[in-house]
Amino acid sequence: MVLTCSRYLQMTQPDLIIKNARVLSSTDDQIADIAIAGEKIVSIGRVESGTARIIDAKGLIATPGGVDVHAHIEQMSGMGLMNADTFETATRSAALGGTTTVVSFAPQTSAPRLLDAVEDYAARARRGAYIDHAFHIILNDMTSPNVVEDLKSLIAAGHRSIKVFTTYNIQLSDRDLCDVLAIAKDAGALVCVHAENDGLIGWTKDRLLQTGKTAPRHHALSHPRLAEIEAVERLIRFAEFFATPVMLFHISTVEAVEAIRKARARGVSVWAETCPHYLFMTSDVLDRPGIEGAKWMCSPPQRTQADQAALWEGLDDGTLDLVSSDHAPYRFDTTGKLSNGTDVDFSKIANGLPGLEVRMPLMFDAMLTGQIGSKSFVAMCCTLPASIHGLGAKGDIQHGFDADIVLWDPNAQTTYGENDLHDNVGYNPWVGRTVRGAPSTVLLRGQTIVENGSLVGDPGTGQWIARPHMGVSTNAQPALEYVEATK
Ligand code: DUC
Ligand code: ZN
Ligand code: ZN
Repeated sequence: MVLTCSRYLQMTQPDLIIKNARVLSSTDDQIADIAIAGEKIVSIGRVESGTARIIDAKGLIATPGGVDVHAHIEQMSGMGLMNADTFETATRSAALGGTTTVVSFAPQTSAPRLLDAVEDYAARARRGAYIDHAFHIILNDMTSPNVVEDLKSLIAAGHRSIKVFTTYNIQLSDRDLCDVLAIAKDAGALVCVHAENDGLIGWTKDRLLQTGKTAPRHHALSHPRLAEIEAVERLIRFAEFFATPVMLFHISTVEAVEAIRKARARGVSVWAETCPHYLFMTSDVLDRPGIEGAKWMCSPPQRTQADQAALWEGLDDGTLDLVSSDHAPYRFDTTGKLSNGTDVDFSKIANGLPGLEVRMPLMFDAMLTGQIGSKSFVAMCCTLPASIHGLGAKGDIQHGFDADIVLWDPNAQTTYGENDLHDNVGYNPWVGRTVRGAPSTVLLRGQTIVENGSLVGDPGTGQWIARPHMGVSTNAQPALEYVEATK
């Protein structure tokens, strides 16, 4: 029996039971049943059927729904180009790839007032999203009217992460970064950073272009690895001074992994993510003839095999916490990558590649091939993204968690084609790659949104998730102590 107390039994009688799956959670890998009542998981183990609907999952693998905490949706590029996906197209592709929660961005630039910018994105997602969602608030101008007041009230209302850049023409000054970190610490928000040194990139890019090195493959060279290393090391020092955590986005180099490892060893609270295109691709993807390599252009760029090895090692020893897609969708046509024509230098081509639909399958395949363990797969793709970003009921198969569950067919095998993703990008950067395992059924809060590999959910059923602030900080305040101790 699931439950013994009869009053409790009435309250939590399951209405859906997934039977005989191999259930992977952050703590277990076992053959079990999962009982679901309403939107929640109420039991994992051996469950009597009663009157509940049954999904027979013998031979299937049940994992938590994917939690992708870094995706660009309906967002303007650095060059002022709207990306290719709406919330509807991005999240249907996410759902079909086994992702049930996404954190995308609400950029300050989308309205004169920060409150309105965030509400604008919330409304877009309310209309279109198939899956649950939240937003990182992108800050690029700390002088705009009411920005501090709006930021504090947004954090209090459940938007508890901020994204800042050190490059891309929307970087904050060091001085403004200090204000953001101080506010985040007081209000309990997490600051996430695109960390690459703008000057090193700008200077290198100009020299490459001046010497006729203009092809997509030169884009990778225009983002020297030292640009990432320098910015990561500096951000760690800022986190240390304010004793407040930072999340370093899309780590791509050996040296950045090592800097994070050392920082953690001396007690700095720094979290870090990497992405499938750094784990599975190297910079030679850009070496196609003509402009073709533009399809794979992103920042930071793909690196070397040695970097890949360091990233896997970083995930293995916990230096890197999680894997996000950094989904940044641009079509390979005049609305996207080729908006400035086909005879252009790399600096005129939008950066980014689609990833929402492939992140989970690529990592699931890495689990089936033994590259990562089953609990690690769950931790880095579901549980840690959720817990680090304040999505408390997401990302695990445990009593009381949201019933966001993917049933994978481990015997399915897919070789990606040119245009088989369900976003609005029109090409698949993973074309030719074979992955084992495919999501056949996806549940979002107990409702089936993907059945036999087909979308059956509705746009607009995804809900915004209010995220509690990180709590009043009780840790050291070195920045304030420094000021106070100064006579
Ligand atoms: N890099 C980013 O940091 N964001 C979007 C696209 C990209 O390539
Ligand atoms: Zn970035
Ligand atoms: Zn990004």
